[in-house]
Amino acid sequence: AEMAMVCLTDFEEYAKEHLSKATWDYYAAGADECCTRDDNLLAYKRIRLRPRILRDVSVSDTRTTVQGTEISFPVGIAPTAFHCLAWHEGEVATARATEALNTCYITSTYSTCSVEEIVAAAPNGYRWFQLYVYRDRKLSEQIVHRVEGLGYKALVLTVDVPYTGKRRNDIRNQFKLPPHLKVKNFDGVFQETAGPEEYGIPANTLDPSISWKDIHWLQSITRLPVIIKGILTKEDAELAVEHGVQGIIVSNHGGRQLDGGPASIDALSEIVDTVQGRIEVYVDGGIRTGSDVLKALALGAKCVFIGRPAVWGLAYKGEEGVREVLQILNDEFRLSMALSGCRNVAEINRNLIQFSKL
Ligand code: HOC
Repeated sequence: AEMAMVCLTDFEEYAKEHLSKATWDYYAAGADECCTRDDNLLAYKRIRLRPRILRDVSVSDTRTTVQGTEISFPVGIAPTAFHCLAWHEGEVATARATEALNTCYITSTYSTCSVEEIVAAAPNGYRWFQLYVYRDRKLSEQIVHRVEGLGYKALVLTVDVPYTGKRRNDIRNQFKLPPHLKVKNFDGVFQETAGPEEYGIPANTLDPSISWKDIHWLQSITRLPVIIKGILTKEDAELAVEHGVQGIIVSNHGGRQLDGGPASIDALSEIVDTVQGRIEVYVDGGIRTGSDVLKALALGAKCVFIGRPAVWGLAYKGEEGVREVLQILNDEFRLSMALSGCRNVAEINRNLIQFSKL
């Protein structure tokens, strides 16, 4: 009999059983001892809520906006690489699922479908593009112009990968993208580059010398809003605002980069306090239930993003699996809202958090 999927960890179990060991290890990876990866989840479990009662929750509305665009609920898909490893249609399936659920899909630079294929598969989807800065700025510039032309609505600059974190199992497995899959957005560019590789793509292509001045460079070549992903401190949040970015994703890259950094939900408050509503703040890492979403919003996130759970959904049933993951989170979030006395996302605020227990 088919397994009934009740919660996100059911998809995790399925993915672990059905993906190849190397693929599973790649997605599951954290850096070094995986302290930060694991704390991303544990930190949510430490937070306690202060539910309000008798507030007529017979009708509830989970809609919100990000960068001025309405989405059906405050959960989007974080960028993760190589979706064709999890499901043969790859990012095309992810794009269709997010279009169907009317939420935001941040497409990874390291997609195994091209941005053109993704847009063609889900022409009405709301999408942002995750970007790296390459030593060869022309590479970054070309992809920026491409995604702008395709109707992507924001650029999400990932700033926490001057070098790739040390993920032990990937080293042991000598993990690399299998030859039948390609980083399609750089077809004909990367493939022709000889030299050392990392994950089957040319190594040393990302520029470890990037600094705040590159934010201005990026703004000078695009009309799209720039969102910085990978901020964990109030100091950097202030610099981000000063540099005129339109959003911050509080993120530790799923614990795959610096091990020992804070859980992203633990870093959120100081950033929200610093930003004081000047730009939108989002968070990713460790969201597994609807009450996690509620907690993140109560602490000031405008929206959350899920990475690994979307990949597990893909591994389960492609588009349908990602839809199920999103639908379960939507249902759980709606229920948690109602059980805490919130009828819409505007009613979710810090009073919901029991700070004495933190
Ligand atoms: C060649 C560099 O986001 C991950 C990716 C990191 C990509 C860096 C690849 O696996 O976390």
